[in-house]
Amino acid sequence: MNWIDHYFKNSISNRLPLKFFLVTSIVVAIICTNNNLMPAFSQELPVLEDPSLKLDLVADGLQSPTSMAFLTDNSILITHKEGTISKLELDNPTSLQPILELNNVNSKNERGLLGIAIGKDIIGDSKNNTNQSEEFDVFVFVTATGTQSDEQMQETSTSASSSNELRNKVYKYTWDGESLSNPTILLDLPAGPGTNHQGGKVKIGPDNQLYAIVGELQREGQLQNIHDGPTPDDSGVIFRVDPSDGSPSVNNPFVQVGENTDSNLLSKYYAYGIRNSFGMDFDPVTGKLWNAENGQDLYDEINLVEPGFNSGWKLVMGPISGSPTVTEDDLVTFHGSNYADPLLSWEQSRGVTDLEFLKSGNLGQKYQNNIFVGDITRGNLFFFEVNENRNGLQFDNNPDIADDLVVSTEDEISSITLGSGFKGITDIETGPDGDLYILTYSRADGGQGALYRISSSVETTPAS
Ligand SMILES: [Ca+2]
Ligand SMILES: [Ca+2]
Ligand SMILES: [Ca+2]
Repeated sequence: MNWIDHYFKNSISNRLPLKFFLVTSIVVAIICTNNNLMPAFSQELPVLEDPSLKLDLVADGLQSPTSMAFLTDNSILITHKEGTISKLELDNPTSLQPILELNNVNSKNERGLLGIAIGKDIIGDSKNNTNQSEEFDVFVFVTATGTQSDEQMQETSTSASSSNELRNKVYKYTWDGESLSNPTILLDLPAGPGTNHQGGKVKIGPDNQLYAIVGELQREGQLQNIHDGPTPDDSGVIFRVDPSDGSPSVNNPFVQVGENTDSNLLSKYYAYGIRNSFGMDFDPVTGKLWNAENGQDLYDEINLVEPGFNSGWKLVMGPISGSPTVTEDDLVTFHGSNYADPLLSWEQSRGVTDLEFLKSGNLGQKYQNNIFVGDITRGNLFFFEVNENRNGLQFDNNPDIADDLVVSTEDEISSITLGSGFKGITDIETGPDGDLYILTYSRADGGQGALYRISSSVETTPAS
């Protein structure tokens, strides 16, 4: 029993309307006294450690947002895990509207509508002020049965069972300024047996090729460095394919010069041995691919993904020196493959998600072309400076991390933490305006999500 019930139990006028009035009055009084008439249920904003940066809420009430892609200077497409793609105007937090509902989506555990990328350089376009209403391609990654258009299903399906199989699929759609149409399957990939480790990010590289990540799906094949396991089966892989039709890109690392790619099971791969990844991006200076990977209990990773990269799963996670019974000779190799240790590991796995290079000077020189990484379990935002050769991270003033490139202690973790209180981060993107955008998702809160913008808090005088 609480004090209000206790009071009314001993009162002669224990009638509901009066009780309701009294309780409401007390609540209103407390809110007005404490918050100067602030909205009663305003969320607490995440906190940034650097006073030269400020954070704004762009929109909240987003259901299970997994990825985002900017359409124009003022609009963004957002994927929702259960299968909806919606559009949001950045200057209007209530403008969220569904653009497309995908069919037959399976969002169990880590499955679902997971990734989105657009086939043009929105940041470059914004700088050049070109026409933003032309048609372009939009790529999505989704776990689903069947296909996304009935006509196509009739054309391509040879039996009911094949179209009902649960698969991870990368589709290409056409954006015509208002809607998404004309779905074409570019990649048709396994989605099990594991319901976790589906990967799901897609990205267009500076080479105009399509990159997509699928996790290990709890398989134990040669792609997981198990010598006597099944041959390559599209698990634990970063794909690199032609965005027009999903065929192998020219010069893929596991294809020899002049080889017929039809008989090469690895012809569409750029990297393998990946346990799971929720994030990749290209260094805007070198054009090289970096990714973030999740360990089981130990070792999340940041990697520089050279062509032919083998990340080591499932014999190695984190630096290979941390697995005393394993040497590089134990790993499965293919023509063109190479193992490399991560450039940084978190010793205790925390579910790192997206990795983003800030492709602007908006937040000051310190942040330009450097790396932001999010996590899903604690909602922290990490920041790293890339070294001068752009082949590693800079820890000059941080000997405990520089020593072993492993973050272990609370002190080490706080030294790389820029922001906290995001609940769970699913995507990070540089906006066309040059600011940094953070998409969040709270698993504890029924999938409630929000979009934040990080910009400079320093007043600048316009150049004359
Ligand atoms: Ca690795
Ligand atoms: Ca250390
Ligand atoms: Ca991103």
